[in-house]
Amino acid sequence: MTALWWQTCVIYQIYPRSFQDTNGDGIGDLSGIARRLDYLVSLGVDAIWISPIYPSLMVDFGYDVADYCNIDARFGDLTDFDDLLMQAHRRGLKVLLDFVPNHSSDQHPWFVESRASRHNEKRNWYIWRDAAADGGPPNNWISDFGGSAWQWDEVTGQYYYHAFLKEQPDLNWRHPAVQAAMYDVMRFWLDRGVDGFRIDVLWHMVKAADFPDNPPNPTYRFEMGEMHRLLQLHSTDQPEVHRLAAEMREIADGYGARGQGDRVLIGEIYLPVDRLMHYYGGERPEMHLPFNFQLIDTRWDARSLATVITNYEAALPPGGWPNWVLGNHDRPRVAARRGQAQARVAAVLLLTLRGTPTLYYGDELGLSDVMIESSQVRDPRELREPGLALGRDPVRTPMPWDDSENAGFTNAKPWLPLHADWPTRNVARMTQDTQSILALYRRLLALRRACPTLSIGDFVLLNVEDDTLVYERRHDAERMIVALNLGERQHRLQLPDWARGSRLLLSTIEDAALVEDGAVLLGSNEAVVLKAS
Ligand code: ISL
Ligand code: CA
Repeated sequence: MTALWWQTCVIYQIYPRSFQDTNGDGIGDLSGIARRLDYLVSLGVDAIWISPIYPSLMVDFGYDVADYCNIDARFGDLTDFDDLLMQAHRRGLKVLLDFVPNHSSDQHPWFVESRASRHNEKRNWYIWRDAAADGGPPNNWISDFGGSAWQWDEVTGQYYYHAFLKEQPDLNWRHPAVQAAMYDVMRFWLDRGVDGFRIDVLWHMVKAADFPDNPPNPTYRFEMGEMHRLLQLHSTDQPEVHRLAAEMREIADGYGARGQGDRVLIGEIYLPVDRLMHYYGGERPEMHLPFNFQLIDTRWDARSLATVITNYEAALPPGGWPNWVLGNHDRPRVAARRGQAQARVAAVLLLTLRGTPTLYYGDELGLSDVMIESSQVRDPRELREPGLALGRDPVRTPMPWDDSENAGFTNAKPWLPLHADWPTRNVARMTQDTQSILALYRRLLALRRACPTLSIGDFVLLNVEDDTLVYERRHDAERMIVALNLGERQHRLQLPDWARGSRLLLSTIEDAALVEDGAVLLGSNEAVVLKAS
């Protein structure tokens, strides 16, 4: 096979508010990202995905878009964007934007018009319904951020639907004019040269036409958050979404001198694997990469991981390319979930599985979640259902660059506090330390770049025993072995005959494993990569 760039690349997610501030307002900006491009090159990633940078009221920190074709002044302007894109491309880095098609801001001119009167030309661009007989909302649907998903509008006497905040009304994607307008938005950025999009909540875009009540979720517990009281059977994952996804793909495929394969679409989809697979497309292709979030949610033991990996590999449709994610701006960080020692093992796993990995900024430093005092909470998710640990501020804190004031992130007060460990856990310091997790990430990324086997080779599960998981990656004549120790105890692992005489290429710990007599002595919390032939 001839691998395409989005199949062999490693994607790095940037949360722009927290990467690098350059104008002293405590908020990261586009010039800040440009200033740090050399860091990303030296780290060894190939593409960046930047969370939303469009004009926004920032009620949901950019996921409430007030203008799809511009840049929020807090981040810069279109000239800064073009400059960033040029500088990234000059360094061989691809740039992906976050496309937020499901909903706009309630301050978007389209919604301002839509809510002005029942007869407005844009009325049907959003989802308006009459009240139920008792005057209450049209059905029982719950917002992902808690509370009814319907907001009463006094002026026109109807409810509108919002899957997230009331400041984020859902667009009506059944309306052809909405489709056309949003496809133009994609073209606007593709024409500017962006290399693709991560598409926000793709599976939410179409709702059942007759808006039936959602059924109760039998496994709901209060701590899960109110949205989980119901199963989102009718409000998400409707069959009609697939035509839209295919049309988006057709637009992306129409770009680039190299034609098909030049621009990439990644769908944000939280669904069980069997449902997720539909988003690769059927007759017509859809997403290049429907995000696979299973490493975030799975139990962290050898057997669960092996099951997740083999079931996912087996479920892929013909030609469907795998991908793996360890963390993002919505979910607890891997270091917080698994601890520092296993964060290193997780790094090896992420970067030695078949398919495209996405790395969340700061995870390469082992950055952990930051406790946010209640007076400093910014995330509406936390403010609406406080105390359930659903808030996302803890995982969106500033990138620690060095041990100067405010970790080199800003010369003002950062919009969210830094993690207390920033004086030592920062890029400058960890670059000097060959045993740091940052150094490990650099070695892993370099190894992956040097050995296509690690990105595109076949995956073969070799052994699952106690706390250890061993697999092979194979491409042409090259065979590599990855062995992970998910626990504290040492293990002696017998290698298969063909792997006798394997060489150790990389280990997560200082006293690296011994390979002798056809066996590996795997230390506590150690992961290794071996080359057999
Ligand atoms: O809200 C959730 C659970 O708390 C998720 O099920 C949610 O659907 C998912 O996190 C969607 O996230 C995306 O869309 C949101 C935005 O706030 C997130 O930051 C974004 O990643 C609305 O645009
Ligand atoms: Ca700034």
